[in-house]
Amino acid sequence: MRIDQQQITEVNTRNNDIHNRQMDILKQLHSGSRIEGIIGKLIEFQVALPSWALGAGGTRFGRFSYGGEPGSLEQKIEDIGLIHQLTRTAGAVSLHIPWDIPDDIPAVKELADSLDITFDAMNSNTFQDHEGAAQSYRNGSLSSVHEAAREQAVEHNREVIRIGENLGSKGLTVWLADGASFPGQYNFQTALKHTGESLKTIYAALPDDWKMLIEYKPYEPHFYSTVIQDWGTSLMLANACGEKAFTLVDLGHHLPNTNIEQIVATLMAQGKLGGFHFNDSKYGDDDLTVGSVKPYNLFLIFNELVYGMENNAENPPLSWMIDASHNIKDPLEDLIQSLEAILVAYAQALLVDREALSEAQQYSDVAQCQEILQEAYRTDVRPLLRESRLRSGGAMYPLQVYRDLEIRKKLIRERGLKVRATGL
Ligand code: LRH
Ligand code: MN
Ligand code: MN
Repeated sequence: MRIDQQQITEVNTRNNDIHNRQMDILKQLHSGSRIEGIIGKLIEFQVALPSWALGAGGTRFGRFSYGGEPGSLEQKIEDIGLIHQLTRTAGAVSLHIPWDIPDDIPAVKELADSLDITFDAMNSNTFQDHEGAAQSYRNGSLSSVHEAAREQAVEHNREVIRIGENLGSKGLTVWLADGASFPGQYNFQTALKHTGESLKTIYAALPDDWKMLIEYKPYEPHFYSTVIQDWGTSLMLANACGEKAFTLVDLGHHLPNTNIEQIVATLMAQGKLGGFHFNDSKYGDDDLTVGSVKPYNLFLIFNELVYGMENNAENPPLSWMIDASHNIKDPLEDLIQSLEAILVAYAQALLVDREALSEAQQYSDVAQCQEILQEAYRTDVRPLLRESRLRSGGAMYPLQVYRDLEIRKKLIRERGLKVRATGL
C-alpha cells in the first residue's frame, strides 16, 4: 500500500498559516541563513529502520499483536516506505539475518529502490540457533571454547556480508550475546582472545568499502559477564581489526547514569565511532521510543555528535539506526515518534551557539555554559522539522496524517489480523 501524495499535500496546505508564522519567529530569533543551514541538514539526515521493528515486539511474558503486521520482508520494506513517504527521514533499512533473508534479491532491491530506500548495515545473528545448523550457540559463538561453533559463527558473518553485497549494503554490525551467567563459567581471557581472533577472520572477508561495526552491551541475555561489555572493549577489538572496524553505540547498552555523551566524544576524537542505535530506557536495554524518557540526555548526546561531525573529519559518516521494540504501541506510530525525537534533538544541537559556548568555556563561566546549552534545548524546533518535510514532499504532521488516513485499518484489511512478523 502507498499513500496518495495528493492527500499529504492537502493536509500540509491546511496547516500552512500557523506554520509560516512560527517560521518567521524562528528566523527573527536566529539569522535566516542559520535556519536555512539547519533545514538543509535535517532534509539530508536519514535513519535506517531495522527489519525486526515493524512487527509487535514482546517480552518473555507475552506478545500482543495489533493486526496487519508485515508477513514478509517485502511487506516490511513497504511499511518503511510508508514511514519514509510521511517523514522523508527513513530512507534505509537494516536487515537482520536470518530473520529476513531475501528470497529474491533483485526483486527486493527493486522494491526498495522504488520506495527510495537503501540497505544500511547488515546485522548478523549468532545469539540464536539457526534451523538445521550443526553447532549450537548455547555456549557462545565467536568466543566459544568450541572451535566448530566459532567457525560456524564466522561463516555466518561471511554469508551476511555476501547477502549485503548483493543488496548494496556497506556495513556489517556484529552484536554478540556471548557471555556467562555464573562466575567461573568461562575464562575471561580465553573468551576475549577467541572473540578477537574470530572478528579478525570476519574482517578479512570485509569488502574494501565496507565498515564493520562492533556493538557492546554490559549484560543481557547473560547476567554475570558479557564478552564485549563496554565501549573500551569494542574499541580495542576494532583497533586490532583495522581501519574499517568501528565501535557502535546503542543508547540502551549502558549501565544506569553512564555518561554516553562523553563516550561519543571520546570515540569521535579517535575517529572510531561508526554507528548508532537509537532507543530510550529507564532501567536497562528497554528499547523504548526514542526521546520518550530522557530527551535532555538525547540532546546532550547529539550536542557531542554535532561537534564531532563538525570537528573530527577522520571519523566516518555514521550509520544511524532505530533499535526499538514496540510492546503496546503500533510500531509505525512508534517509529514516527522516534524519528521526530531524533530530529528534534539534532536540530536543537545544531542550534547551539558553539562560538559563545567555546568562549564561555575559556572563561570557565559555568553558568553561562549551561545557559547556552539550555537556550538551544528549550527552543521549539518542530517548525524546522515541518519545514524540512514540507520541502522534501513529506507530511508536516506525519502521525496525524497516519491516523487521518487510517493506515493501520487499511493494513489490517490487506494483511489480516493474525500475521506474525519475524523478529524479536
Ligand atoms: C541487542 C541489540 C542488537 C541486536 C538487536 C536485535 O540488544 O541491540 O543490536 O541486533 O538488539
Ligand atoms: Mn542495538
Ligand atoms: Mn539492544
